[in-house]
Amino acid sequence: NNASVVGGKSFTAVAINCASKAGEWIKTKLGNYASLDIKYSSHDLVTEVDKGSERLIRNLIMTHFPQHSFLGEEGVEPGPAASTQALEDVREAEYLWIVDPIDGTTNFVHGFPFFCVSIALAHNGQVIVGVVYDPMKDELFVAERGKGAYVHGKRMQVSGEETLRGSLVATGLPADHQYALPLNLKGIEAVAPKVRNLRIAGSAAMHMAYVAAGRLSGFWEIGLSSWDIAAGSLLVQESGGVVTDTNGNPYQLGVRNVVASNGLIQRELIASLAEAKADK
Ligand code: 2AM
Ligand code: CA
Ligand code: CA
Ligand code: CA
Repeated sequence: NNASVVGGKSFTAVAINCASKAGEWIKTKLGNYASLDIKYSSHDLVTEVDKGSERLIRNLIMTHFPQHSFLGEEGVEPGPAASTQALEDVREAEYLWIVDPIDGTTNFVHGFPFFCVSIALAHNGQVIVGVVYDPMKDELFVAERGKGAYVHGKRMQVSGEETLRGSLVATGLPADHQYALPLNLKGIEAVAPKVRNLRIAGSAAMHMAYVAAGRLSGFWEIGLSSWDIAAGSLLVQESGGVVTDTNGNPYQLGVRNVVASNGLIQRELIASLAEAKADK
């Protein structure tokens, strides 16, 4: 595909290069960084490492593709209104890179080894490349639209589990304690008794990569931003899974309340959230 290659560098190759360079650098900073800022509350953290990772990725992307648009978490004011507006401002772009320089910052800060770099490229609003890199396990998840998704070069396939009863499912505890947290606590109350077990590991992008890899059968979370989900959505879709919002509408860049699964448990998961009125 000619459109995906500029100056001999494919979009995917640049995304992989960015994610692994940033990831390796982040790893050297674990337990070894200077400043920690509180963004909104003690539940919402940012470090110099988040900012440095985003700068590194942005510079590399802009060197290769100066005409492309860029949306990164650390370039946007905190809060849901600002992240919605930031996406609105660029979503008409032909090529848009959507970057979370560290997904799972709280884990990074505490030395809990479950965080990643998440990089997506959207073409006219549709994600065409998704890369998630976990530097701690050196796991690289890569998806290209229409070409499948891979971890360590091995094709991924979602789980074949057909019931919630037999499913390992993940969710998140939102930092927004006003609106999203109470809503998702209702969801957890509804879903937890129905599944084999629930995981809340603190990185939406990693949870989605794990759905793609068949390690989780499903994942949902309330109140996310485009950079949390964009790369993971393509990983899941290209592994045979399904990504929607909590009402069952197909994934698009603006989705904040996301449900991703192997497809087989999607309806049951959405219905459980709706029953608990944890879907909007
Ligand atoms: P982050 O680490 O990049 O901030 C965990 O439940 C998920 O929620 C992570 O993907 C995390 O991304 C995201 N998250 C953390 N703080 C958030 C906030 N204040 N608003 C929205 N999402 C947040
Ligand atoms: Ca953050
Ligand atoms: Ca994030
Ligand atoms: Ca982040």
